[in-house]
Amino acid sequence: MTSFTPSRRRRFALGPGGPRSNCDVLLSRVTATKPVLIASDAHLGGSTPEQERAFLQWLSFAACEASQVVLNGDLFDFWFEYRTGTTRGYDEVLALLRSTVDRGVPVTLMGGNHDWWGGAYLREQVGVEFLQEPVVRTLGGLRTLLAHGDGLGRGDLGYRALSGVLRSRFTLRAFGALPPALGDRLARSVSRTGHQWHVYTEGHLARSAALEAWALDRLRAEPELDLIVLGHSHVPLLREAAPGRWYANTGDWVKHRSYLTLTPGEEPVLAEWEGRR
Ligand SMILES: [Mn+2]
Repeated sequence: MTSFTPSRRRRFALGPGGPRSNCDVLLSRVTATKPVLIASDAHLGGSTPEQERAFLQWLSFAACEASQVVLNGDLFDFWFEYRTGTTRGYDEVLALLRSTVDRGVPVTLMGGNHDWWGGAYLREQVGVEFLQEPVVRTLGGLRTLLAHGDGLGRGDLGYRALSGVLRSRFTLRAFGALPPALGDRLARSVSRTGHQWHVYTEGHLARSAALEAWALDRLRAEPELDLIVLGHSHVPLLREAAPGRWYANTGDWVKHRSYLTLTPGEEPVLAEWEGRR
C-alpha cells in the first residue's frame, strides 16, 4: 500500500498570484489603525524551504495588514549588488516586496551582517528603503531605536574588526567586480547559517544576553526612547524595561516564525506566525 502525504509545499505554493494575494477579504475588515509589522533574520537562501514558505506567506499577510513593514536585517542569507548584477535566487521575495510597495505599504530593509551590501538595486528597482545604520524614528506611535544588532553590546570584537574589512571601499570594489555567480558561491561557502538550524548555540544565548543588556542600558540613558528593536540574536524577546518602555528582539525565521506588532495606542506584541488568518 502506498501512503499519500499531501505536499506541504504545494499547499503553500506561491505561484503567480500567490505572493500578491489580494487583500479583498482583509480590506473589508475595519482597520482604523493598521499596525507596523517588524521581523528580522529570515536568512532566505540559508533556511529551510518550509521556513522560507512561511516567511513569504507572512510577508504577503503583512502587505495587506500593515501600515508599514520593517525587515530588520538578514532578510537575505547573502545579498550583494555586483557591477554586473545582484545575488541570484531571490526573484520571489523581491517581487513580493515590490508589490507591497506598489500597494502603498512602505517597506524598510535594515542591512544586517549578512545583507549589508545592498544599495541602488533595492532602493530603485525594488522600491524599499534600505538602511545601513541604526535609526531613531517613530513607529506605531513609539519613539523607536531600530538596529539589526551586529556589533552592539559586549563581545563581538572579532566581528567588529572583520566587518570593517568586509565593508571597506576596497573590498566592495574588488568583490563587486566578480561575476555574480562566483561571488555568491564564495559568500555562501563562508556563511554559517546552514549549521545553526536546529540548535541554540551558547553563542546565540550569549549574544541575546549581551544585546538585552545593551538595550536596557540605552533605554536608561535615553529617556526619550520608548522602544528599542533589535534582531541578530535569533532569540525572540520582549521586555518592559520601565512602564511604557520596551526592548524587543524580533527573533528569526530560521528556528522561529516571530514578529513584532506595533499598533498605535497599544503595547507591542511579539507573536509567532501560525499561518494565514
Ligand atoms: Mn545577523
